[in-house]
Amino acid sequence: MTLDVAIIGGGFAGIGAAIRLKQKQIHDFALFERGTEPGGTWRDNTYPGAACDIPSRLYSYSFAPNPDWSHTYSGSAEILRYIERMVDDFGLRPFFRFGHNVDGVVWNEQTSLWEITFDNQPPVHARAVVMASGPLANVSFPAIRGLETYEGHKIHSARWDHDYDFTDKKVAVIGTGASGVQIVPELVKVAKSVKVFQRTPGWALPRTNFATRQRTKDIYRRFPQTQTLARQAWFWGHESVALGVVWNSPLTRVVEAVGKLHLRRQVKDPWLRRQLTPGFRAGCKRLLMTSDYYPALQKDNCTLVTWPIARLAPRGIRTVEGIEHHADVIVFATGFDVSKTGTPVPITGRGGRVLADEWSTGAKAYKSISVSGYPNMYFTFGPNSGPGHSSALVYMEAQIDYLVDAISHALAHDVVLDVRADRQRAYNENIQRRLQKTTWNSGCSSWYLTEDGFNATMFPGFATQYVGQLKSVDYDDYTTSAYRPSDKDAAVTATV
Ligand code: N01
Repeated sequence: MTLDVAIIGGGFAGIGAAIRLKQKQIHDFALFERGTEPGGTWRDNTYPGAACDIPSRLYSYSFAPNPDWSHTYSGSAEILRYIERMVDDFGLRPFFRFGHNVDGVVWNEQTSLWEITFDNQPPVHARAVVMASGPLANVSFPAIRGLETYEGHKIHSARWDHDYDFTDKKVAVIGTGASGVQIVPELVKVAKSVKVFQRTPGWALPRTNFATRQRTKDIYRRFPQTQTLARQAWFWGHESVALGVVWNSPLTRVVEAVGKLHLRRQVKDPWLRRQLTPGFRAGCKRLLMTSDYYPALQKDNCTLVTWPIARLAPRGIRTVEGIEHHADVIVFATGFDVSKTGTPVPITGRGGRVLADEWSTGAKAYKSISVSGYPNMYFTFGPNSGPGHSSALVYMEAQIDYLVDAISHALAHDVVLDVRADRQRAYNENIQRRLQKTTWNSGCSSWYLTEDGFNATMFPGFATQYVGQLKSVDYDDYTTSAYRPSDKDAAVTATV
């Protein structure tokens, strides 16, 4: 099979790209998804309490507004319903190829086509590829000694076992990041006991979640401009927060003051407060937006354990001071295996170059989207595209519009676009220079950084700047060569 466009990944980014391609009258594409349903991270993250900490009106596509969001911040089930509705409303089901697990993507210079191979399906060829597999697709179990010796039940936050009944169980939770602080308040409601194993306390800010009244939904539906205005208001509110969250600036102290006040108001016990006080600049790790985590920790059946974990034992978790904490189940809220230097799947570009090798000292791309030597390939959530203060979907929408423009140009003019190495280099030198002044590079460890401290994850600026740089494709930044075969199928036959 030869396609105009192969989209790899059927989550938010892949679906957004598919919608925009269809709207540009490009219909010869397919979405390759290893799962059996669309939804990506929101299909996978169904743990109790799973929700988005960005307001829904901003955490949605502007081209698919939803007047019916039930709350300011939506839960994962509602977000998944929104995604599924987009799939149906925009007629995307026929474009999905489920159960396709990509194991390689290789450029063929003779045919000017990408060959996509799967571990379980025949290969596919495509003129353009959209890598939309997402950075948080693979779960990470920590490298703790004795992991395999534990005889109780193990559950990862991103692969929740809904058949397991937590009622009256002794539960241990490892990890206190964005997932952990959402799970703990739910578990304390049902479990006999919950022990929360914290390695590093994070900065938490209050989050107030209001139900949206039916009248407001009706107004949004009847007057869509009001919804656009509400989105704009959230957008600019978040932009103003960037001054303290993205840059390590005097305003970062203001964010920290809000965090300390939140802690002081919710935690009266000075020792517990001390245990929960972060030792790094706010924003360096992802901010935790929660108003129910600290109260949950103080429930009678909950204990915070701050002694480092020494190892897992058959019946529980042993901490370094020698205590063994028995647990019927361990919840691993320990995050994801993020390919900070590698690529989501092996990718081979022009002249046999291997992207994983080129990225071994840190992933780099041009405007996070294109990589020199990998023509007609576009990344969503590529290197240095992460927002620290705003909605990932605002960034994603800008990426999608850019790559759809570039792809439709390449298809219409029968060309192959490859970003120029010098433009990519200059772009990255600038990004890395600007990152030095950000909170993420201010001296904590996080999934944003490689072990060497290289930041290939975050964009050092306002969302306005990120979106602005993707407003239009500057074709001077790309080399253009002819797409040789006029008949795609003939091209493939010629290489067989
Ligand atoms: O994972 P994390 P997450 N021993 O990597 C701890 C998105 N998200 O799933 O900080 C003990 O942030 C680790 O400790 P430390 C969002 O982008 C979004 O919570 O490394 N502890 C940390 O506490 C987020 O950034 C939403 O010292 C160990 C935790 O595990 C991303 O997902 C909601 C350990 C991992 O935290 C990941 O969040 C949820 C060990 N060996 C998630 N290894 C929204 O609302 C790790 N830890 C949009």
